[in-house]
Amino acid sequence: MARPELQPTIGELLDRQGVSRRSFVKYCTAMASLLALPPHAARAMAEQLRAARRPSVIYLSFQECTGCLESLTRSFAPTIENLIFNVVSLDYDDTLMAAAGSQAEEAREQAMRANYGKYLLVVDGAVPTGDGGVYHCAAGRTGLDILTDCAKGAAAIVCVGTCASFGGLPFADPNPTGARAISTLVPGKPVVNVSGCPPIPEVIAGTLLQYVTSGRVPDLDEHLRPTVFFGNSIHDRCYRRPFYDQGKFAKTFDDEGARNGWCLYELGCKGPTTYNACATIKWNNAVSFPIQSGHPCLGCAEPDFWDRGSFYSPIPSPRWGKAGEVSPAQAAAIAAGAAVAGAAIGVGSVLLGRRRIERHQQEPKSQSGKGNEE
Ligand code: FSX
Repeated sequence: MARPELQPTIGELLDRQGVSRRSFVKYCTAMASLLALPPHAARAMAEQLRAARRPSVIYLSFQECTGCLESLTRSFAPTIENLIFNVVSLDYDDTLMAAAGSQAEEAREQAMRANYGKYLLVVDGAVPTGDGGVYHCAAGRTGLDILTDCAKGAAAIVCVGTCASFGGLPFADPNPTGARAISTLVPGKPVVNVSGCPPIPEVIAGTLLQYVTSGRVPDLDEHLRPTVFFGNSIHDRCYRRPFYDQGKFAKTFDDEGARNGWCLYELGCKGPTTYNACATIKWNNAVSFPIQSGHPCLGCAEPDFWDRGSFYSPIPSPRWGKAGEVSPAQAAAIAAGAAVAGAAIGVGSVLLGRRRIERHQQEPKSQSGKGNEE
């Protein structure tokens, strides 16, 4: 495998494949809008990307349901083909790659050696640490051993999904395997969490693309998530929000309120305490998202969403109080405060976020697992 500096630039690769500059700028325009950049940023992004070399990506999977990878393979902008063939060099992914067994492991080791200090490690799933890590083994090694080995030479780690970001389903009470979030197991490494169970495919792809374009970890919130995608709550951007502000709620799934498309807060919607881009980017090529399909948000992008009581009980958080108690002006002030705080957090948020996740993982479940207070 050639050293990274000997690899062709993305622009050279595109030229070889006959991709015109015009269609590449068009592609970057779609990307810029996904990343909430102004329209004129598309041309600059195209130039930056053309000059960049595809980073080597090592993709590891631990305790998970493969929903995250299923999600990524359904990305429409960029498509998975575009991402893999044009933007990154996916050198190891034991689910997608043709090679298996020792051939696959050799490919990973070779890519890690050739790109030491520069490759991007993408991880989905939590890592079991109980009983010596025996609950996840591959090629005769524990998941923890593989993660530690691969993390050493990584420039940064992108955690795809709530399991990798916060422990997710494997971490749910009673967490029989001692599952842990990735950020708590890789001290000193920059970590970006792309949470969601599964995450939105365009958010996974957009985060990778942003890293390739800028060569650095994006601005993160207090849970180490890119603020460009996780800066607003579902509630802030929900098209049913005017009904919440008017106090109009569906009380059952087949009452008049449900038929009129009223707010799902009283049916347990976790939109007010969930930060993600479902209400704007949506799913399946922007066709819909759970709330638009008539189902409350489960809050799957937040820590501990499995352990916060029934998905169908209204949020008991004092911050949001009883439905209708928060006025639009109060809600706007809270949202503005969160945005200012998010912008001010900067680099410090990485350290704080990591400590916060670590603390949370060590707390007894009886303290950390219940309620929706944030
Ligand atoms: Fe977890 Fe992902 Fe949910 Fe599944 O890899 S975030 S259980 S969608 O598959 O890790």
